[in-house]
Amino acid sequence: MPDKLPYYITTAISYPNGKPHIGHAYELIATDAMARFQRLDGRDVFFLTGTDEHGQKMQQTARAEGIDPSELAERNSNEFREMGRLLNASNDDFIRTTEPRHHEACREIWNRMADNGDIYKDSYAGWYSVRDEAFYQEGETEVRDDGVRYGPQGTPVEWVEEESYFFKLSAYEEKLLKHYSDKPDFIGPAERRNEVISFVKSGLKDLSISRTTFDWGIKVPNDPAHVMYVWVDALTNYVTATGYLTDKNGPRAKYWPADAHIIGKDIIRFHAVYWPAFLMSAGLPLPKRVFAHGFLLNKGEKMSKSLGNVVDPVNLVNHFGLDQVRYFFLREVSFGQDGSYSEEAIGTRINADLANGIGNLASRSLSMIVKNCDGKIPEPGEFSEEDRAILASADSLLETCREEMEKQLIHRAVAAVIGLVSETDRYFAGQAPWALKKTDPERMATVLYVTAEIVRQIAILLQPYMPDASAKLLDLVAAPADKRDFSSLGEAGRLVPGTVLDAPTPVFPRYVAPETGA
Ligand code: ME8
Repeated sequence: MPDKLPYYITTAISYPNGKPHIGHAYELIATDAMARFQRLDGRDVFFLTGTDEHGQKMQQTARAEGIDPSELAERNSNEFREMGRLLNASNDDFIRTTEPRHHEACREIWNRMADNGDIYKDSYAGWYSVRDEAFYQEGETEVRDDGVRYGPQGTPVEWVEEESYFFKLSAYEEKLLKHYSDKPDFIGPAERRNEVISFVKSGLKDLSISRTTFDWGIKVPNDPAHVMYVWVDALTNYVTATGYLTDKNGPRAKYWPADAHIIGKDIIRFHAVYWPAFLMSAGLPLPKRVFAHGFLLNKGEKMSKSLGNVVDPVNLVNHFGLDQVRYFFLREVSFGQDGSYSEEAIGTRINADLANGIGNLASRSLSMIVKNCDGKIPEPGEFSEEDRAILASADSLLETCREEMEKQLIHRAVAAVIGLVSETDRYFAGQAPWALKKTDPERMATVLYVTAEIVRQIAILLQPYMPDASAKLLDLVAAPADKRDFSSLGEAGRLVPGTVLDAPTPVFPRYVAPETGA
């Protein structure tokens, strides 16, 4: 058997200056779905997430709390790890930028960029946003009515003047533009690609990549008065975790370059401009794709601590159930666009697509089998045209899902699977097996076989998005443990007549809103 093809996917690493919020949960759930999809599709997946623990923002938050930045990082990093467990994230590693392996990798990438002649010392004077950990050109900032100057992301900026190392970003303008044009899939979605290209075309200035006015960071090699700019440190995490920089023959080196970095749209510039330039400078291969998802809005409003609508993912999961929440975000939000959510919208989705949809289809068809076919998967008779048509729809669904997932259009992959549920509902209603029970029991058995077989395929295809609920559905059709990946879709894994089924238990209860009792 040939070796499985490696597939490396990452989330951004989050700032542990506070607890994780729903935006962090969203990114992790989406990336987890992509990682699970590739694993089920036979790839050797390495999925990485973690925390970005250095920088001025961390130092300032820690000071305000009267604790050491390392204590703040430790406490909140654990919260992020815990959130991963709660969300059933299947990450293979969790990186913390305070780990020695990461310090080593950062020194290595710095030295390589320096050896390439891309780092020089000068002094920096300009605007800096601590909240974004980003330098901005004066033209990107504006003074608002409150007299405060803000950057393009709406966060306050402050004037910074200090000695600093610079990276010759300006030398990479043409190389980056060539890369975007040679590799049109490097940045997604199209809006972000256009945004990045026009940013680069407007001219790149050299980038300040060290700070001297605080010390919570990774020391610059041979100049300990400087710590590396937190984004040099942060972006390098993706290579650190593979060991590629420090041990090219190590067990995980094969995963570099990454297949996909999944990040939010606010940090596209760092990932699609700075990061490839650093890598080119260090002589390292570039990631294949950077995909920026949109922002989650609470009932259409931007989440903010002052509005009090920064929803705690733990509460949401406790209230609606994990797979219900996963499903909602993955199906409801067009991946790559902003998305709004509300309790009403989550409840509506749960009832329409899950309880009345796949849940109902599975329980109706399987309970008929248990009652009318001796509790065993029935032997089908000859397939009618309708049977063949619906089986063909199911058998070809993987191809559709692959095409969508390749472009990170998660919502469209999920919609395609749910579309098959509706098609099967119509098939089931049209064939009316309950009526056939008296008139043509053999035909009833065939219809039930076909329906159960489709439930099996739907359950296999839903695993990336709702791992636990799909496993329950697969238990209901008694799919063997080794026949649950995508190679068992279609003819390869057809239900075996005679297999004993237990009476189905509900997988998706209806959601009843507590306030209204509706
Ligand atoms: O940016 N909706 O960390 P972070 C959707 N440490 N996504 C959101 C969101 C929202 N409301 N709010 C944040 C950082 N995110 C850096 C990354 S990577 C080398 C370093 C996303 O904790 C955000 O876009 O501010 C980012 O992808 C991730 O959450 C972490 O954000």
